Amino acid sequence: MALPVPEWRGRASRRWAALDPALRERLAAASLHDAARLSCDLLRTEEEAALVQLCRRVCVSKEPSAAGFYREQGNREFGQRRYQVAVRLYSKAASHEPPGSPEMSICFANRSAALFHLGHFEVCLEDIARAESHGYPDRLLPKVLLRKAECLLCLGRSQDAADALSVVESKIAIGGLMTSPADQTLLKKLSQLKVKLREKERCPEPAREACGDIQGKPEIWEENDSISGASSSLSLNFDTERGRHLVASQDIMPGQSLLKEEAFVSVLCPGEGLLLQDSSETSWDTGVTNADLYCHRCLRRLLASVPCQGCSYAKYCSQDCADMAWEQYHRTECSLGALLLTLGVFCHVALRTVLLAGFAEVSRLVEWSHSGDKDPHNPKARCKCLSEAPDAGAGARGILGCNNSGQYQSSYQAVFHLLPHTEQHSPEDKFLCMLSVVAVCKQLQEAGLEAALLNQDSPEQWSKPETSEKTLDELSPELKTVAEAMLRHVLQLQCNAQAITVMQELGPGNGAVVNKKPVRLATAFFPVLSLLNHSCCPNTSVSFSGTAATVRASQPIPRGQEIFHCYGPHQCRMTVTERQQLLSQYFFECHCRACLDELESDVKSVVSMRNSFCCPNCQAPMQGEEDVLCCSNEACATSVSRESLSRRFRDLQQQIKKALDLLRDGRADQAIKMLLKCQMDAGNFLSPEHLLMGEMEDSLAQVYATLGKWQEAARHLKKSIDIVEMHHGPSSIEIGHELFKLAQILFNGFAVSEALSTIQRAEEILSVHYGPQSAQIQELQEMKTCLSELPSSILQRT
Ligand SMILES: *[C@@H]1O[C@H](CO)[C@@H](O)[C@H](O)[C@H]1NC(C)=O
Ligand SMILES: *[C@@H]1O[C@H](CO)[C@@H](O)[C@H](O)[C@H]1NC(C)=O
Ligand SMILES: *[C@@H]1O[C@H](CO)[C@@H](O)[C@H](O)[C@H]1NC(C)=O
Ligand SMILES: *[C@@H]1O[C@H](CO)[C@@H](O)[C@H](O)[C@H]1NC(C)=O
Ligand SMILES: CC(=O)N[C@H]1CO[C@H](CO)[C@@H](O)[C@@H]1O
Ligand SMILES: [Zn+2]
Ligand SMILES: [Zn+2]
Ligand SMILES: [Zn+2]
Ligand SMILES: [Zn+2]
Repeated sequence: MALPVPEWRGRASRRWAALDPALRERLAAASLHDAARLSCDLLRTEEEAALVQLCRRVCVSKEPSAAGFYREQGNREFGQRRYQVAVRLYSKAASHEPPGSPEMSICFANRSAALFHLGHFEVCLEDIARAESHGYPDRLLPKVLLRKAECLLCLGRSQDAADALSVVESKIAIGGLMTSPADQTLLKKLSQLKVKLREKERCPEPAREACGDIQGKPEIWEENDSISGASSSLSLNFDTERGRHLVASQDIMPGQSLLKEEAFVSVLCPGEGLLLQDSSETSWDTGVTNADLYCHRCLRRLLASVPCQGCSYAKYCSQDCADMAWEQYHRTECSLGALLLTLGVFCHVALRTVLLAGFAEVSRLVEWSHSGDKDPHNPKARCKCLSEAPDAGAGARGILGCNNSGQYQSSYQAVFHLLPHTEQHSPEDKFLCMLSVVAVCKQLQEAGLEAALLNQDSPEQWSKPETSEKTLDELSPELKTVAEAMLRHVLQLQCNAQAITVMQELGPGNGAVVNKKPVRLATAFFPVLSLLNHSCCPNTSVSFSGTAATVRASQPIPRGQEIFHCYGPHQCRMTVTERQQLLSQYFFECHCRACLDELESDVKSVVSMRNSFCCPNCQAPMQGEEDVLCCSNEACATSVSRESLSRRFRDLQQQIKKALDLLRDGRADQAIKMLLKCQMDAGNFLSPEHLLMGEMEDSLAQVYATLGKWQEAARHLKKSIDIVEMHHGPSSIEIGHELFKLAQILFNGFAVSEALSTIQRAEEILSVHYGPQSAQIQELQEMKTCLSELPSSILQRT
């Protein structure tokens, strides 16, 4: 996903192998400036044609026939009362309607019906307004206006509802005789609503207050004067061994916010669901990707999306977001959609970074970077050679990426100064990046988008007098500058890409218990967050809301200690060997405490012990690094091929998935049977502490919760919690989420005192990770308030 599709990688790799060795050497040693220029000639028509073919597999254009198909599917799901699915399908339909098409208004009107059934009255009203503004046919209007009136009634806006009803009446009066069965239904509905309205007007309901009056503790937050987005308890240091890093300038408490940063740039990852179609089949994919679920710009969860006017891929939470994205970058990106999806998210982030910065700023910094190449003693280039400079102690002013008054902030300048590690990438990987970047720039030129790109900042400066003289193939000097900057950014992303992740709700939950799993939503640059070095046992925890990141201390951090965060490989989840391998992409060897300890002690890591196979005969752990595993119990001497155990493991995972599918289809009893059988089977070859053992307990808990058997559900969930705790630690975010689920189950089962203590524990853990004012904490506090207000008659039952 981050990288281009495999076919393009293969092509670049073959092209690389076929290059003249002398040229390969030159490319390997080239500066970014030379690399960008050399590779312009290396992208031949052949490769371009191959890319065009690959792009055909991604459908991002508007296809009117797809619109009809999705709307029909939507109507079908609506008929089955699967309103959530229907909303998504109507949204897909709308994204394929060309702007101005009369069917667009039908999509919005249809979607408003599904939203009404889901109880999203405000959003329903928005969709009705959209339908009206897109020329909804007059003869169909009364039905939609009745829905509007009903929404308004539900929202307690009686006067507006009355107005809407009188509009309906006047429309009907103009329409004349209403005799068809559909008309009769309409009239009946109208009179029902009028009765309802009169009742409401006679005795208005008191405004319902939410369960309890929730007020989280206000957070202490004081921003550092010199580092935007960083807390005043941090300071930015530099030394040659560690590079730039952040240090606690006073003692820090767990839960305290350390950084709050808005991404400089972020690009939504399409996710696993994006199907690449190999043939020219016309069956449309009804699967859901991240692009259907999250706003293309602000990453907010989508309910009723607003489609891009140009493509079917970008969908927005609001017209405002759509307009802003268009203005800032999407007018340039829109027609390149298929290419950007083919070349991967890193390429896309690189392009968007340049678009957001504006050409003037990009060109200024690119030129500045050249001044250093030529004369390392040039004072302007002093920062660039800082790692060799002895005066690193001169304070923040000399630190890379800071402005002249020594301030570090999230800016293009800061992004530009993140390390690209140009020399450390393999020449072949670099070549792939070069070809991809050049392909994007050529496409920009061919699509006539250059002017839009260059004019973004200062039109008079960059409108070139003559563009026709250059040959069609050659990039303009400005686009070569853009290519160079993009190449730098793609290389930087290797080490500095920050994944934006969220906890996504799984499946169409039944409302009682919310099951969530973490998903990667987007890839972003956070220049301030990038100042943190990695540790496999970090003292901080990062959470995201939209495109904003918050880093909190998860442990007390004494004054003077460096602040670390985990780039991904956490000591609880991987062995030191696995971690070091994963971290090699960042070009550094981790020397964190966990890595040093594990490397020294030389014993088999607890992680691999926990997730190991056990002997099918005696249940002792199986050992061995080779293809054949042996029982660690010498008396037993059983040996089994690793492959056969792996196969059993995969089968087991399949079975569990099937069980959850059964649950989704409402066949809970069969799901339980299947899961119990899986457990039996797993007990024969997995260690009792294996994460999959926990997953099965968790799934069982889910099934019992669906059946309302809260005690059973709680019993299984507690077993899952024990295993999760072993793997992730007692104050980990994973435990926080498990306890949250347990709290919901105990709450539903009226197990009051246990629910309260579980809420307490969940609150302690989650407020450290998400902050005391987060939605998670508010929900927990609402549960607490509701429990304390329960009538004693219910309490006595438990
Ligand atoms: C969608 O709109 C069409 C045309 O107005 C209508 O026939 C159909 O009943 C609508 N479906 C829903 C679910 O509102
Ligand atoms: C902010 O950062 C600077 C420079 O890194 C540091 O000297 C200072 O102590 C920090 N605190 C405040 C309150 O600005
Ligand atoms: C911090 O990162 C730098 C460069 O990324 C690396 O060389 C250094 O070893 C890291 N420091 C620690 C303490 O891990
Ligand atoms: C550095 O950045 C800060 C924060 O945006 C700004 O107030 C200050 O004027 C800048 N200084 C210079 C010399 O650009
Ligand atoms: C509790 C904990 O994990 N503390 C660690 C915080 O980070 C420093 C530096 O990595 C470690 O030395 C602490 O053990
Ligand atoms: Zn948005
Ligand atoms: Zn678009
Ligand atoms: Zn480590
Ligand atoms: Zn054995």
